[in-house]
Amino acid sequence: MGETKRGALIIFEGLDRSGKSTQYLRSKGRTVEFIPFPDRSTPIGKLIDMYLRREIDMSEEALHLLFCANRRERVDFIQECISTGIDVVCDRYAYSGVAYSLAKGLPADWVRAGDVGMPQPDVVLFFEVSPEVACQRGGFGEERLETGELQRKVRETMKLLRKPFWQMVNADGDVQTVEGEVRAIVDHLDLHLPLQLLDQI
Ligand code: 2DT
Ligand code: MG
Repeated sequence: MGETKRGALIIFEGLDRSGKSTQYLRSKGRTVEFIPFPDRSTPIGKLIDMYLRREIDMSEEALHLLFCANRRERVDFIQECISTGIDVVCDRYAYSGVAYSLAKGLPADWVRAGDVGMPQPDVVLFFEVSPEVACQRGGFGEERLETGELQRKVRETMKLLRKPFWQMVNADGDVQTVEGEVRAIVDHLDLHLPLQLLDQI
């Protein structure tokens, strides 16, 4: 009966150790595809992975463009899922791309242009974790970009990117509590309008 509702494009954003990648949407009757960005499984993602693990070097500009290209690699897949009623959950998206590059001091207009035309999220769930709880969740790993100083700048920059379709999620709680918060938001999304494209970030 009735037409199949389109899938939702749901983005998880937040700092490292906010629990983004631990959250899955196990909702009744919904199929979910989960895409982490950077998606290290693609050819471009492999280059990013090598950079992050300090195996190769490249300029900040080249890295920024690779992160953008890595998202564009998955656009067809995202659109296909959405149109067939499958929800897509992305761990990070254009907002991480913009926040990290702005925090490094790359020119704002150039940075923000890189993701124009990407599918617009139905919701960005911003996982907010207090510095105290983040600390308890363990230290940083060995990868590039995992320094306290850059994280502090990214946190400030992220706040400036807030849009009407952002929702803050208190990520200090345990996995089940946070999942409950996420479910409540996702269950109330209005999916009657077609997926839009970002005209600005
Ligand atoms: P993960 O730890 O989530 O794998 O990310 N990053 C990510 C950017 O600088 N720009 C981007 O566009 C994206 C998606 C955040 C690895 C690091 O890559 C950073 C941390
Ligand atoms: Mg990481």
